[in-house]
Amino acid sequence: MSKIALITGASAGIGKATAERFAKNGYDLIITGRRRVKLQQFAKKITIKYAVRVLDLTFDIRSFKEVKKALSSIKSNWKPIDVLVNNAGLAKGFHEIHEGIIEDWETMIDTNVKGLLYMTRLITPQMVKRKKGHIINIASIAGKEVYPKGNVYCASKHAVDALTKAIRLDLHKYNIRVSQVAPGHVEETEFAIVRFEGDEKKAKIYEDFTPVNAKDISKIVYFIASQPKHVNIQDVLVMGTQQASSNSIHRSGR
Ligand code: NDP
Ligand code: 8X3
Repeated sequence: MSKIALITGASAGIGKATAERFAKNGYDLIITGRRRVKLQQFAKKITIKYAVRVLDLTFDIRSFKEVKKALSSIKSNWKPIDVLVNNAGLAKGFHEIHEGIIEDWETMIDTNVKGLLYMTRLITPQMVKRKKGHIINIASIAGKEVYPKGNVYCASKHAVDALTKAIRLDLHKYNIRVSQVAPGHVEETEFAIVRFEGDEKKAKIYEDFTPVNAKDISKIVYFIASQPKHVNIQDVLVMGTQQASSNSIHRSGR
């Protein structure tokens, strides 16, 4: 029987590329996001292309009620879940703290921290029971260092970094692997356009250097998942060659 990976935020960017990578390697997939049509079209494409089963679940990860309802609807032939990729997340706004928008703060904390916790809380009991499973969190360089105007997004990703370590401490005795990938800037995603509320001019942050892209990250996520079962890659910090830290980017052209 094929292994099953559940990937949150698979309607775009890193989650979508990761879902495709797992499908290419024979995994059946449960993919989630809020945009039903995008998820359904993508599910159809990969089902045909890779001859794997794909279940798409539409819900807002910020609502525990919605997460619980969606996960409860998963039939027994879609269990157990071998790999959970906690990817759904976003940055909203880019303001100094005294001008921050409260609604944006709540969106980031509810999505990046509480959403990851809801998924983890609901999926891990079956992993603990089986003494098997792998959780891979998509963290960020913003969870390792802070940068001006990054305040709440950075705090939310520092929380992800802390949770990756804390969840591993709790679950390693049940033979569950807990890993994270912490990228710098990643293109082929909607990240910048979401952060800058659709302002395409402001979202042009990748034009004068070559960052890593969503496919690069998907390869790393799959590499982590495909190690022998006694190997757990705990943390991968990854950036484009021209990026050394959040704000040290050699913008000398692509
Ligand atoms: P995208 O905007 O391309 O993708 C984000 C995904 O998250 C979408 O599928 C979106 O689906 C989903 N999502 C967002 N909010 C919710 C919600 N409330 N409920 C359910 N799903 C949600 O961005 P990326 O691919 O770049 O982001 C993926 C992860 O990578 C995030 O955690 C981000 O913080 C992290 N990251 C990104 C970097 C970058 O530079 N791009 C760098 C480092 C980390 P939908 O809109 O359909 O709900
Ligand atoms: C996304 C990378 O540097 O924009 O997490 O915070 S950054």
